[in-house]
Amino acid sequence: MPAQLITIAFSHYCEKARWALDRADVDYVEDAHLPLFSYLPLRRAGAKRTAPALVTGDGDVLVDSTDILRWCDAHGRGEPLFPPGDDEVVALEEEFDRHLGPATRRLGYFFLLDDKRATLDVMAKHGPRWERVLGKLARPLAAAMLRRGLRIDAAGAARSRAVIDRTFSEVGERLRDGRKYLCGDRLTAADLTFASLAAPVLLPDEYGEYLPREELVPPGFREVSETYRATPAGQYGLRMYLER
Ligand SMILES: N[C@@H](CCC(=O)N[C@@H](CS)C(=O)NCC(=O)O)C(=O)O
Repeated sequence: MPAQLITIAFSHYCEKARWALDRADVDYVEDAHLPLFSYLPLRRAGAKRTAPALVTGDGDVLVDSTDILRWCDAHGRGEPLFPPGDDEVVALEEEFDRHLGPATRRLGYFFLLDDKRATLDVMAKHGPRWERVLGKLARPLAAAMLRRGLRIDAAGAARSRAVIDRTFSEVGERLRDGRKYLCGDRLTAADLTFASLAAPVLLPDEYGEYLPREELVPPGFREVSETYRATPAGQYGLRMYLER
């Protein structure tokens, strides 16, 4: 039985899990949903409120993207994402998960939710048809719930930008000696996590399927993204995507 990955299709934490599963050559099917609509399938599977969750072929339920990466190391192919004994990888992965991920999500939603066409374009692409139809009708309510739940407002966006700026500058500093990856000479969980959780602001072409179409990306958002793309950390994140 293939594993089942329950996702909010465009979520960057789900992208992180997809990337690890693809890289480990795991046989899995994705069960994609819209935000909020994901609660029911997650609950049915015995997971928590958040996506992604992985139901393995053996029936185990993993409820966090980091656990999914570790499971890929144990059950998939290729070099481990968490090299044994490498505490630096563990610390960086956790740091990106806790701070960068929520910050890029808030900034992305801040620009997206004000723009009806861009929001609908993201919501219209993945998930069961009934969710997409209902999601369109309930867009103002869903947007209000997301704004409230994730504290998406100008002050929150400014705080998130500060977190992203700080993380990008720390990553840039680390890369100053010319290294290609954050820890050692090959891709680890630290690189994969940085690139996928930075994707909402880097807008890599390879993530394009989950973003609003090029012409619908709100201009303010495009401008912010260009600024991040031009930094050393941004260039490195985009390179990770080219190697994905
Ligand atoms: N620590 C979790 C975070 C995942 C997460 O925040 N997922 C969001 C989507 S980006 C979610 O499902 N949010 C729904 C909610 O919090 O109610 C992980 O790494 O899997």
